[in-house]
Amino acid sequence: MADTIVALATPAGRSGIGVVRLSGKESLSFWARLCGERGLDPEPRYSHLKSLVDIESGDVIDEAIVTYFKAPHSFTGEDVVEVSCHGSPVLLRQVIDSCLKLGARLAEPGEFTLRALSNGRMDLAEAEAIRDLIDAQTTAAARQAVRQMRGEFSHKLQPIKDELLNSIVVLESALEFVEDDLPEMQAAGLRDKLSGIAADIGLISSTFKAGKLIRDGLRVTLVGRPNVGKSSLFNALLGSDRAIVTEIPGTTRDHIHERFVVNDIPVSLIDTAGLRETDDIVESIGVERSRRVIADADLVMVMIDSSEEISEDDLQILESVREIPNIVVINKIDKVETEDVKRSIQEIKTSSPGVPFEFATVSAKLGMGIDDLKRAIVDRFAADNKGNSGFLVTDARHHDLLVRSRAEVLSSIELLDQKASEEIILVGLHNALRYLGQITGETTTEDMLTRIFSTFCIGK
Ligand SMILES: Nc1nc2c(ncn2[C@@H]2O[C@H](COP(=O)(O)OP(=O)(O)OP(=O)(O)O)[C@@H](O)[C@H]2O)c(=O)[nH]1
Ligand SMILES: [Mg+2]
Repeated sequence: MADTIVALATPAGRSGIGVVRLSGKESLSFWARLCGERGLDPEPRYSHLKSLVDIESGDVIDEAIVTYFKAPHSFTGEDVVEVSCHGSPVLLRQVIDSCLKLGARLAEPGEFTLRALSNGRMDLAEAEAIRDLIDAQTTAAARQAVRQMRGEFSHKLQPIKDELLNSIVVLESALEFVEDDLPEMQAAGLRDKLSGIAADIGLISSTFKAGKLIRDGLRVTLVGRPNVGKSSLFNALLGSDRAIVTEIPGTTRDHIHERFVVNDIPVSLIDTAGLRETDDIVESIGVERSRRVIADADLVMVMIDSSEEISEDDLQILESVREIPNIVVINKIDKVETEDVKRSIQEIKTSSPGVPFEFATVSAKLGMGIDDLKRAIVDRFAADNKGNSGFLVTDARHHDLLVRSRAEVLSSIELLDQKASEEIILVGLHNALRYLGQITGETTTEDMLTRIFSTFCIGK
């Protein structure tokens, strides 16, 4: 068993209870010391009410519920002790410090889960799902993470890996026992099998578009001339007075960023500095930043003030987003007649012929048209999201490996058709199998693991 690690498993800050978790061979003896006892032989997986003491003075510092999980029947597969103290930051700090003094080491991010992985308690895809569950922004994302955590992804991959391995065996034995090429019959059978494998991988990886949407959501950026009402809309969409709104053009300087959820899709919304040529240094930095966040957006909302004439600035902004998915939001409709709104829309259409702009009309100030706009934001993306009661690939790493694996299988099929030698065909199939193995962790290198686990939180 490795050295003993300790971490706060609950968030830092005041709370009803706070859980300190220990894993490693000294967990039990550290617990005994924390309770001021010489030795302990607690019933595993039962809650024990214990007094915790200051390890130096012996003063009682809290009453806590302590649970012992004996190796290998624990989350990490090692001896684990979980101490549920009262959630006082000062107290929790003291308990952790005591563990450190006794010889424990502070856990690295994800180290408990990494140990669970090393001890065969779960595979890599399942471990990553725990991180995704903790990080989930919506119930839909949480549900997908739980499915993956319970092994659904790994189970889906297993028959594909078995089939790949079978194909490899066929080719390897042809290599060993036969002088000539693969017999026609056998080659045709192998080809069918490989096509089936490529199709199966393709089917799983095609769920990523929807999976990414559910997990990462959309980045939406609000742009427009100064004073058109961007910050007002930002606040209306969030349902809170987050951004400063004034009648002075150039109010927003630095962009601000908040999240909301529409139809289970997390939307990350950015309000930007109004775009215009300016001599003000602070404002011009803001304008420069706005241009940069436009480039990163999945969707840009260009805001137009219907109570003013469409200006050269408006047209320039519209021009700059024509290649990016966008919605043109016509604002301040409370101030004008319906005819004026129509005229603004017509003018934009005429000035940018052939550009399929989508329009929304709102009054950010009065909250008119906000729900329709929310729907419009997610609708075009949600089209990819229909019928997703099934399992979805949500992680870019997994998707990338699936795509690579499929490409290897396809190139092996091509080589088979060209009657290439078995050795050459085999290279692609071995690669394909290795990529799939990197999803579940059998063939993942130490570097990759370090990188993956650095995205976990401490105490997990
Ligand atoms: N009548 C009316 N006024 C609005 C509407 N939306 C915004 N305004 C007003 O327009 C002014 C500018 O609003 P902001 O939301 O600060 O505009 P902005 O685009 O963020 O401006 P900058 O940050 O300077 O680029 C404020 O006085 C708002 O109250 C609307 O729908 N109707
Ligand atoms: Mg603003």
